[in-house]
Amino acid sequence: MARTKIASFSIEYLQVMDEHGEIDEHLMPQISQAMILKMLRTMLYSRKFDEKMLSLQRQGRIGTIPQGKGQEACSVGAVACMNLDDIIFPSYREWAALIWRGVPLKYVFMNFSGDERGNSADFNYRVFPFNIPIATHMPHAVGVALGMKLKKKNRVVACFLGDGTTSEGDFHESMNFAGVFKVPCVFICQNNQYAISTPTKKQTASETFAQKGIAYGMPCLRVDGNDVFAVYVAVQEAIARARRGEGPTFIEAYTYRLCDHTTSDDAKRYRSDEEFRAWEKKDPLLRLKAFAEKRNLWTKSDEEKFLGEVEGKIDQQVEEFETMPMPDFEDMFKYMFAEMTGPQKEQLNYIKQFKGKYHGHT
Ligand SMILES: Cc1ncc(C[n+]2csc(CCOP(=O)(O)OP(=O)(O)O)c2C)c(N)n1
Repeated sequence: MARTKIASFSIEYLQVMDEHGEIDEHLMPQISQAMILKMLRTMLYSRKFDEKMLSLQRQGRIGTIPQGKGQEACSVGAVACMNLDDIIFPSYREWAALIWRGVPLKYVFMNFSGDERGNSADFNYRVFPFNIPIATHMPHAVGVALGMKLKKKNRVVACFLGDGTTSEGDFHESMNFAGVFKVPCVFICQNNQYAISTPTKKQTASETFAQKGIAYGMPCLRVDGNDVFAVYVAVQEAIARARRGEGPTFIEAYTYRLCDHTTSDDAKRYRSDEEFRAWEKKDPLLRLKAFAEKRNLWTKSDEEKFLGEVEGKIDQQVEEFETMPMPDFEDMFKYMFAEMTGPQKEQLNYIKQFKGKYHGHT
């Protein structure tokens, strides 16, 4: 008989760069200047794209949208250390990852206008479509990772999710499967401290989200999610482990959404001004910019020039989106089942009378 401790755990926290752009040289990963600039440009691009999305939504030119403002370092730090044939399962705020991979952003406009063709971007980008039902992408991510393992492809999957997503059944099933079958999947949980208006303390009784990885037998840690270098280090180590056949990793990136949940939300109703302002100072973009400016890698005029180019690119995507032909009415019914059911055929016949009467995406 015995009463002894049979297991004990601890959770590591990693920050490489503080909110003033100062780094710990010992923790700093080896990254080329070109890569650092690509990270900065992608974060700036993503922020600009966010502004454009909001403006289009306010003008009624696209539907309800989420924004990614404040969480860009989580995406960019992660995708920066992946190979281009590694696979991304984004969350619905992940423009920065899409921009990194070069996915045409008109697909995002389509997605948030109810046009299913938004999910049909060329798979050569290795980016799966957004999933609005939370956690539903996780079993797919784990399945794809298992496929990569079985086919000995040496490719890794990055699966992005939010803190609220950890309460879903799909989350637990996926984590369990990933742990048991040691699939090459890196889970990046962006803990932005709220699931719409639900704060983390009402989401979980765990001290950290990171420790959820322990229950499923995978390495896990918490990083400063507003520090692009910390995310990079953690994901790079996780990817290396996955490629060695050592299975998945769970990373909690501690961050903050510097915007409403979506354009249907008013975050002022559940977050104080004081809290918001404190997090504005920790903005991941300002932090990386401060780092780059101190090292003379980036100047204000570089930024003006870059943002001018980006605006042109985004406007072109808007133009392409707004001038493309509308999808066929039948598409709504065609892909549900191999053959349309009786009620579907009836609905299709009914809707045909409206064909040609509506134009544009809204
Ligand atoms: C299965 C499912 N249930 C409920 C919702 C409604 N919903 C939309 S976003 C959201 C909160 C998600 O929070 P989190 O995972 O932390 O991601 P965040 O939006 O903060 O990035 C909920 C509950 C949904 N989209 N899908």
